Amino acid sequence: MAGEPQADCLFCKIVSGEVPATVIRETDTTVAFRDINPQAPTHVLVIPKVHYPDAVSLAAAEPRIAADVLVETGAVAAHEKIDGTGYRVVFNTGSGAGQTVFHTHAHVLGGRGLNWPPG
Ligand code: D5M
Repeated sequence: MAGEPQADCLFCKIVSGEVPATVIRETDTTVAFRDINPQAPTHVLVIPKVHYPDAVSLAAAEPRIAADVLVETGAVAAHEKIDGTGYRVVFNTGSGAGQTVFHTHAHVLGGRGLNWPPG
């Protein structure tokens, strides 16, 4: 069923605790944990607990949870004290854009100057 955990999904396993992660925040609907390959001093991933492959499919099916993910990126920024200087929220969508894990995740990046456009 849509949104159900997928046996072969790494981030579903982080939600269930089967795969360990450095979790910094958790809500009823989301988990925020440090990226294993950080691209900035702060690099945190915010994921919904439900499984949808990307942000758009999540928003179409579960708009409240999509909003929870976005709100949570701000809570992470405040937690990491990068909300004052600015930070970037990225949803890589599709393999051509660099998406490698097909469970919705927002990258929250900050703690250094960030160039635009990204590579
Ligand atoms: O981003 C997927 C991100 O997920 C990428 O930045 C590495 C990160 N990653 C992969 N495995 C783990 C574990 N086990 N813990 C924490 N972070 C992880 P994408 O946008 O799909 O390229």
